[in-house]
Amino acid sequence: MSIKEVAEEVITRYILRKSLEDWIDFVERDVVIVGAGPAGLSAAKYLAQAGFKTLLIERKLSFGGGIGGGGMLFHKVIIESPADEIIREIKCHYEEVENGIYIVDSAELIAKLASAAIDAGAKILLGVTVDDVVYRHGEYGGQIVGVVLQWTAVTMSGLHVDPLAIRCKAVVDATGHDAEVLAIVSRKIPELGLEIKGEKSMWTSEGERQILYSTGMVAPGLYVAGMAVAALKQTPRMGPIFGSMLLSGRKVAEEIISRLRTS
Ligand code: 48F
Repeated sequence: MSIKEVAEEVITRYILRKSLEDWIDFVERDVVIVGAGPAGLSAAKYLAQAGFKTLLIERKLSFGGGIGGGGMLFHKVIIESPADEIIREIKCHYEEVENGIYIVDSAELIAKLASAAIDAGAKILLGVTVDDVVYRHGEYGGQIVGVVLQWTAVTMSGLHVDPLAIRCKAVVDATGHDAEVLAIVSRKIPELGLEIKGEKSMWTSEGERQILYSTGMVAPGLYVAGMAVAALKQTPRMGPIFGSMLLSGRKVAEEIISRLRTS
């Protein structure tokens, strides 16, 4: 078997051309989700499935967020009903260990969630950090209308490099425990009245319930899902149980779908 010869400049040309074609399309999106953990991936799947141009931006070079760490690095996580509907939809293997309590392998959950989001049409950018939002205010109050992007490698280097911004109709903070987008908005746009109090100590079931309850829009154009909700609403942390993360992603997607369809 002879392996095809590929010249270096051919590789470079196609990578640049095809990446820039995609980026030009990314400049205006329906929805930008920040953070490719369980909540962000789940939201991306449902938004893309409903036909919305969805971009998921992840700071690291891999997706999955906290799923990969399992429970104290043991490679399993718990899912509780009714989130088993979602793991069945994405065809993730599971074992029902007690009535309504399921256990899955963390690596498979990451792979199947990401694959479901990508197959539905969501685009995922790795190695990019959202470091600000785009904001407009006028007679009828303020609105988040986009996000500001920087290569994570540049952010880590400490070099002063001006970022680029993209426009969208909805931004979802799915950045996990630090609620990074909300924290930026709280600091830079105080008139929106967001205060990040930080999550409370562990109380698993109460945390799961409250995250789901408070998932949704927090300011015009800005939504929150996953553990970022706990940071905003000061609700308890939960540990390696992921039902509410998946359901929170689905809930935020449903809210955005309904708002964008009626606007
Ligand atoms: O932390 P993460 O998994 O958030 P989540 O989807 O799920 C939380 C659970 O993993 C777990 C838990 C469940 O009971 O407690 O912790 O709410 O995923 C957040 C992702 O966002 C990325 C980060 O690298 C991670 O992959 N991220 C954070 N800040 C930014 C970001 C940012 N400014 N720009 C881009 N990505």
